[in-house]
Amino acid sequence: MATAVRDLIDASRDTLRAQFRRDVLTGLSQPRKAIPARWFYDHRGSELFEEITRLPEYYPTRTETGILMAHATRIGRMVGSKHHVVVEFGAGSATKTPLLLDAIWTAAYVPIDISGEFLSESCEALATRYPDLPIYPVEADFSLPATLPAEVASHPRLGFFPGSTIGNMEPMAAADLLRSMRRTLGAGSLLLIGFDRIKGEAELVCAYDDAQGVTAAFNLNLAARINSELGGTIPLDALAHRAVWNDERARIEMHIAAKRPIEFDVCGRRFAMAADETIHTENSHKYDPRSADTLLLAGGWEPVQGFGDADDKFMVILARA
Ligand code: AVI
Repeated sequence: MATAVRDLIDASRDTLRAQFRRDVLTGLSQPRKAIPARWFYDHRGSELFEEITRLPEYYPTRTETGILMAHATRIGRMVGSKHHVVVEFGAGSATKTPLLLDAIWTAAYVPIDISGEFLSESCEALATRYPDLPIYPVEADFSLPATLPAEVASHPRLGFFPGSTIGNMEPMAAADLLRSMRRTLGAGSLLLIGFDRIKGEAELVCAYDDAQGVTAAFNLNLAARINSELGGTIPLDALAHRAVWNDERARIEMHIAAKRPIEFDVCGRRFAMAADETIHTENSHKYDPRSADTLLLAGGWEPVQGFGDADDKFMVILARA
């Protein structure tokens, strides 16, 4: 690899490490400890998330996949016959991407993801499946406006944001993200986005606290990551996973709870947790069709068409900027 490219990659890794450090130290210093969910996704976290998507309790992935399969032809017809650049936000393993790439005329594929290592693995798989498709991976935080590669400048864009990741943001931040996507993609672009729907508490809690403990491992991996990357001394055996439904805010919350009083260091700073005190690590907001449309409009996107499943568990919405 050329030295200049390696320097660029090192610089972006350093920036990410500095942001992680800042978010953890700030989050642990608050009266109610909280760390943003984006930091779940190191290599191990991304692997665990992939495992979650295959769990019997975790219905969103298979339901959304079913919706995309059932409505692929209609989606293709609505996007039209122009070749679009597909820009996937937070591409991860990009498992649903072929469902879209097979349904529309695609000029190029631009996956944006914070985990560069995971990104290159998934790009390799897609390159094997689509040898003629130009792929331009971008290693970046997709919540910030990104500059798309110059090679794709002349084509219309279709943003793809599956998985209900929008639900991991507070509604205000979600609207900001949608506006940022609009800036990245440009006026007139399309967006295909997944929303998880509001449903019964028991089903929701099970989806985030599975019997095999994979979601627990995913949540607690954040503490392990703090220890390994920030010189932390958090006693991992003193922590427990917790998933609760917050009805007022229509969201599942994940927390890391201390089973006993603990003290630990991170980056040379001392922190303490009382027994039962928690670190709030994730929100997963659930929507109904009306609240999803309202959010899209607030973010600068006009809903065009919604697609759903027979049990009203999940919805995919096509919107235009
Ligand atoms: C990525 N995101 C949409 C997942 C969700 O359902 O909120 C993350 C997740 N957290 C625990 N399980 C899955």
